[in-house]
Amino acid sequence: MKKQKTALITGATSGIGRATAHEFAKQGINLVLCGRRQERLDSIEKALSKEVDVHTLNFDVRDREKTLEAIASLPKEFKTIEILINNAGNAHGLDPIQSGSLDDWDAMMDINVKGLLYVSKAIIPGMTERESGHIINIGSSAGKEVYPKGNVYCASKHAVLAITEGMRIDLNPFGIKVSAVNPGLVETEFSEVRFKGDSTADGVYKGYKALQPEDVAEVIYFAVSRPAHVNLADVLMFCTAQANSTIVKKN
Ligand code: NDP
Ligand code: 8X3
Repeated sequence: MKKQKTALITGATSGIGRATAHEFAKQGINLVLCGRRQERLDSIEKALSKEVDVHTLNFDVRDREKTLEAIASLPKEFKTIEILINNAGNAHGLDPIQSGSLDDWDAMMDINVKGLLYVSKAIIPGMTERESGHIINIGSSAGKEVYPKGNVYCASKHAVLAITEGMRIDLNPFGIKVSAVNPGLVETEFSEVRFKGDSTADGVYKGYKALQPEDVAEVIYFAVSRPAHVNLADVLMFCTAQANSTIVKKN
């Protein structure tokens, strides 16, 4: 029987990460699911462990020591991570640069950029040693195009793309695939977090059909299921109603 691979997914408690966990379980990929909300990790583990082996890790990607410790603590059966989905992240606020909040800026740079680096730092040595693996970084259309008031979130996602390209170059001698999947508007808890739960979030996905997290999860699975010689280096995906970061056809 073909050996099942193991994937580690950050931000698996919600949205794109959770949908990817479900898609991977359907496809027989064992899972290490990461996030901070333990009750959600527990319920996803309960649902998916009927299909595949599941282990959960609770840590905040901003905490360098905890991130490295959590990944080092993986039991033997889950230690060989063949697929890393660097997905944890959010926008915090939508403000012009002159009135943006320092706390929001710290959160975005610390989570979306430094957190992704900490997790990668813990996983890459195993991949280089085995000379195989696939890292998929979840960027954004915001990593390709800056939009009004998007300033620091866009910067964090431009950084994710630069890191992706850097990883692809440096890990090339080891045969490791590195990809970026960059969605436009996806209907998740993203806007609730961005607007700190206020009612502005309610309107973001109204009047058109945004991408659903499952749409993105299918593309992520498509990327990881290509033959060994094929790497989807960079995917930009929008819902049909979205033309770019600022043009969305609404009813
Ligand atoms: P959600 O808010 O639904 O999910 C975000 C996930 O990230 C949660 O599982 C959350 O888990 C985790 N997370 C957030 N902060 C931390 C932290 N400090 N430490 C550990 N985990 C954290 O949003 P999405 O699913 O939409 O977002 C996932 C990724 O997709 C992000 O990188 C986002 O930038 C990107 N993206 C989203 C788009 C959209 O329109 N929705 C479009 C393009 C890209 P927990 O709170 O349990 O820790
Ligand atoms: C999320 C998409 O347009 O809100 O990365 O920045 S957008």
